[in-house]
Amino acid sequence: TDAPYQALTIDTLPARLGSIDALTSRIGPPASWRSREVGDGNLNLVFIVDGERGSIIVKQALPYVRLVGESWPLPLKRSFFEYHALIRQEARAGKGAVPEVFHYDETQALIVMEFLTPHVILRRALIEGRMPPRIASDLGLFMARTLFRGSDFSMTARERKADLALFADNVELCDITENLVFTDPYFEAPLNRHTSPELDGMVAELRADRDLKVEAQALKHLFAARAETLLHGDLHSGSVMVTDADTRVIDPEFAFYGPIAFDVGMLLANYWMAFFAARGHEGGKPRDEMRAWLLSVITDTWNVFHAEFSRLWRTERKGMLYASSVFEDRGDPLAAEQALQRVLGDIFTDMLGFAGVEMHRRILGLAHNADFEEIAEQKLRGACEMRALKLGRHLAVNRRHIRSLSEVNELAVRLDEG
Ligand code: SR1
Ligand code: MG
Repeated sequence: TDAPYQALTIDTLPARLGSIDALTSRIGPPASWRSREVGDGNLNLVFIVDGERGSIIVKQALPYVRLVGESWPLPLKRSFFEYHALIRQEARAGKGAVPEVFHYDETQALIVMEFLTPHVILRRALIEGRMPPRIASDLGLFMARTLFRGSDFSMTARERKADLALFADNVELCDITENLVFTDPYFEAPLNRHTSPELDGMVAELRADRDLKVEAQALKHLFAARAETLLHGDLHSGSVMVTDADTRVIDPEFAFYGPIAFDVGMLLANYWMAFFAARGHEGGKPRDEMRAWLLSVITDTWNVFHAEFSRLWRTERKGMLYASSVFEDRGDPLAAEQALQRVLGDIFTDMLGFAGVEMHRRILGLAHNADFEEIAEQKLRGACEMRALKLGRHLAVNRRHIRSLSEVNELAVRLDEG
């Protein structure tokens, strides 16, 4: 319709969406619809709509940051970027990698999509001590396929430049990341908070740490300037839904062209945080197996990413970067392999840095993780957070000297036991 934007409510939803055939044919007539608002993220409205024949999800952007309120306006166009990212992710990672989209309305900034059941948010599963068996493989493949196929390694220069331009306007969401991830944690920014007073000393130390601040700014520089591929842009454990048999990536509203290493680093950071938070969720039952599993998920995710990225490099390198005409066609396949190792080496190094600052911002900045927040006992929470802050500092500052994830995981274990 041409009606101006209006935020939905559970009462207005059936009348507003009930004439859309793509929805009624799926879940039945609007008279049977029952809606609940279930959004618990930082930004949007999310409704589950149950009809007589099935259920759908309706996600609508609000003109402000939900977490903060109307004092922080945020453009509705983020829904446009989310829609276009979902379409591309499905094409690149395959059907079933993301929720299916049934309807998109640009003016109303809403996307109607598949209701995933019995899926739960991965972060919730990890807090509850569950170990969804497919995540390393599914997310390693998802990242390799979306990040490789959205880049100049794979796309034609014209297509890739058109997409670069399409997503270039996601300025406000990039601005959130630029400030909340790379800058605010490292000074007394007004929206910062940390919930464990035990951290006061460490926080002051980190904010006075010149090497760390230089690295955080260097990573911000990379994030802002290296328009390498279409990123998910917010790939943490709250942006993944799982069952034991299925993994779906949701919420790509932060999508834009940035460095490949950013998505990988953010995801692995959230696993390291789940690892350190596990001690706070033991409730009398030690989570030794879970902690070891989380560390294996980190190495397995990277290994799957590495293997699939390499496979795509060898079989789908059709873009203008490292062209076959320069390497294989001239009888020098080893040069292409050498270039691949260089590219993956750089991704590895930068990924560690992005992981480091992501761990910091979730403890020192505005947007925290339930993994730590839900540890009720303050001293224990502070101890878990402190270990994550230390690992984050090591990753950000020393990333160029780190050779393997086992090296990082060994340090994580030492910190966790210390
Ligand atoms: C103001 S938005 C805070 C955070 O929520 C989103 O999920 C992103 O991670 C963002 O940084
Ligand atoms: Mg989100």
